[in-house]
Amino acid sequence: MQDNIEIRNPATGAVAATLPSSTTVELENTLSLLKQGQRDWAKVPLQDRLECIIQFGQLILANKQELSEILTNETGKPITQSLNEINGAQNRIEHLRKNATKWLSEEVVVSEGATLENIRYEPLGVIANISAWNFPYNVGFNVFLYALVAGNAVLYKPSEFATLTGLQFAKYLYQAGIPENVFHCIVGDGRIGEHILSLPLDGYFFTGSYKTGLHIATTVAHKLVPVQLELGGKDPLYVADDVADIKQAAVSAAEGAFYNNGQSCCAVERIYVSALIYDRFVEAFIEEVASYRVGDPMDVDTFIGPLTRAEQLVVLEDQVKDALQKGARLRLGGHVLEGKGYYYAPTVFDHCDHRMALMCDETFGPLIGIQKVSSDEEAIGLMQDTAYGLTAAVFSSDRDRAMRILDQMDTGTVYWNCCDRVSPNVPWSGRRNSGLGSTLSAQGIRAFVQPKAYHLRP
Ligand code: TXE
Repeated sequence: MQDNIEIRNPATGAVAATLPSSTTVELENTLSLLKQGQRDWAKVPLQDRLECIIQFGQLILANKQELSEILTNETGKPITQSLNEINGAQNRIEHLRKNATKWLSEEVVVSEGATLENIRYEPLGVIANISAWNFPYNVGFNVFLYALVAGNAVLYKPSEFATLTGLQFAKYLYQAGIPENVFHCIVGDGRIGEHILSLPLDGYFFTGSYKTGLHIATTVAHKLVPVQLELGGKDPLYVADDVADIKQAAVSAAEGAFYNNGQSCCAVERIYVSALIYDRFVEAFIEEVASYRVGDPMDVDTFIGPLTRAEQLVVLEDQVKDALQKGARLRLGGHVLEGKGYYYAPTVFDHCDHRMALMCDETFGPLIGIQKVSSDEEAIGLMQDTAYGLTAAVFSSDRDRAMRILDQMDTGTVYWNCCDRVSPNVPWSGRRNSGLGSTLSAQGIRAFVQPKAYHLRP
């Protein structure tokens, strides 16, 4: 029996497409094709594999208008942000173009004496990429493009909330010269995802929730193959009293919290502000958020569209209710918006503290809590009071002061006077409940290969 998956437009709730879900039999047949395809793909010279990826990038750019509309229709991401994502994800391709040869080529470590010693970097084989909907270009490219360049085949399962975009990736990869038995896009939800876990793959690369990530890591642990998890966070931002421009700090913090409706793994999820500038910061922050245009995601001026998943509205309602009960002050929003679609009003609370769920549990929506602090030490303690470890940010005009705080953060990324930012030049990694392993940078290139040591006596 074959299930269908329904793709809904979050702006209206209407069904935009119905697709047959992949079956377990198809999945098993696909895997044997990928196993064969991978062996040939690994023999293709690195430069030729890279050329395919560069060509893919050009095809994506040439079709970005249509692709951005597909993304907006299935995720509700405002069209300007869909275009930004498509343009921005090209930097992964540029990073590979400049660095793949350096990090994937054979290394001659000892070239003199009786025994020569070299390292070759071999692909892992056929890897699974189980992916997310919030930034399908960014988080997808971080895995499947890097895996393909390194000579792997990829079984790609986009989120059921970004299926149409995932199918477009397959179409343009094939057009760019990637063989059909080297990349395959699976259609379906967590049930087909679960079946992927039972198959003999050579690595599992996941982006999504902590709960599913933990389930995947424990289920496949016995295979002893590489597992990487890119999970969520509860990322703090601290605004120190010496910040150079309070208004500018408020504008940047608000963008970090509300871009893509707060549905970013590294969105600012809680804000701590020095008591000395608290009132001025909060006023500027509210003024900025109140100016956001909420509406039809197809409108180029919209900054806040609908949430991608209707279920998340309940999470937001619960966090709002809890914050109100525990004494937080509602300054903006705080309710579902009337009418069609999964809209939630941009919401700001101040006078928050860590008894409240909105300061401790992942929100993943247009809702933020602000808490007053009286010292750097208090801020440090609160910032570290979390099981997550993705990013942490400090806004201050004093670099030494900011670095002293950032050095104490147990997170994969730290920001000084910026936030909610990813660059292919540096590793993207989460600690503890935020994940395992790194993508991007040299580490992210090497994540898709295994070293083989050669001891050679001529
Ligand atoms: O995630 P899931 P969802 C967080 C965020 C969000 C929540 C839920 O808090 O509200 O996760 O989002 C597949 N075996 N993030 O439901 O369930 C699933 O089909 C194998 C943070 O999208 O983790 C999809 O392809 N696969 C995050 C993928 O896992 C399974 C980005 C992610 O789904 C599976 C997105 C199973 N048993 C959400 N169950 C970030 N890091 O930014 C589901 N899947």
